[in-house]
Amino acid sequence: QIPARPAVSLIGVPTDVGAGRIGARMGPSALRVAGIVQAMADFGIDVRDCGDLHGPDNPEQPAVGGFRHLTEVARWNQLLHEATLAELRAGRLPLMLGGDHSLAMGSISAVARHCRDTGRRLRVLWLDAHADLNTATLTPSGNLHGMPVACLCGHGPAELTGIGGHSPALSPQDIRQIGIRSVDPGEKRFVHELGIEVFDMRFIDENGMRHTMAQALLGLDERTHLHVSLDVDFLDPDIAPGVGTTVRGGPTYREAQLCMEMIADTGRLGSLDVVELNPALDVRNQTAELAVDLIQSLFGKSTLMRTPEPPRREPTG
Ligand code: B3U
Ligand code: MN
Ligand code: MN
Repeated sequence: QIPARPAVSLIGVPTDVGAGRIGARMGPSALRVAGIVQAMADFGIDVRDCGDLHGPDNPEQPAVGGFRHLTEVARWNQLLHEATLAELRAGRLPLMLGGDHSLAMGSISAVARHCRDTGRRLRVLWLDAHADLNTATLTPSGNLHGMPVACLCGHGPAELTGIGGHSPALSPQDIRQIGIRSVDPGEKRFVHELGIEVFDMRFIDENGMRHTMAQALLGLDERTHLHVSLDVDFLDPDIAPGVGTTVRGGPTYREAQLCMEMIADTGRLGSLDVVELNPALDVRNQTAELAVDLIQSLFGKSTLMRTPEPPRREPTG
């Protein structure tokens, strides 16, 4: 059975104020150049490009009190929260074109708010090499793209935890982290303390992507809104070099495709972040093209190509 395809709204979030190096601000352009609009329209998705949000420039300043660019990150996220909420309320599926991963504070806080307003359950799949659970005291860098999960769970400055007026936006139980392979020492303790379910690369190596995704998707029902936060550094750097913080040993092309296909099969995808693409570090836009390829699978490309099962004949005699 082919799941219904929702109308999609692209929201460009050209910022790198939360990242350790500049360049992710060009992510939305690279994804458009890689043909994201046409790729979705090609198999019948109603897709609208809302253009880019306009937030503060990157001041490129050092950390203050454990955070770099706190004011700027908060501003971008207020803007994104409102934009995401507007698309959700219009019944559309918001697709965030990042931008660094700090933008998940704005997008996911809006998704969580919409779920509360409409009596839906939320499940967040966090596909990333990193746990992004740092706080001002745990962070080695002060970069806020390493802190969105902590802030969404209520651990962070009020400017960030209070976006959308409800803190915490998320419960650790709503989150499944997949592909994790680089966690700072203090962050590791905090992951265990909060009890977040983590399917790290060791788990994927031992159990395979199929079993991993089956576990991560357990318990979804027709009331579940599934949010996917795809940090492109989730992917192995051999296939995705265009990211700020590469970590070797990530999912292969086939593993990543299967991951997307299994999410598509649930028919519950309600919103998506595509973040941390840094075109300045890419090779001929290949990472952006790969991201577009994976997004097609996430929206059910392979499901469309699958032929319906022939009717079963009862054996006679
Ligand atoms: N955990 C490190 C590195 C990092 C997190 N997210 C990314 N890099 N992309 C930190 O700075 O918090
Ligand atoms: Mn990452
Ligand atoms: Mn991340």
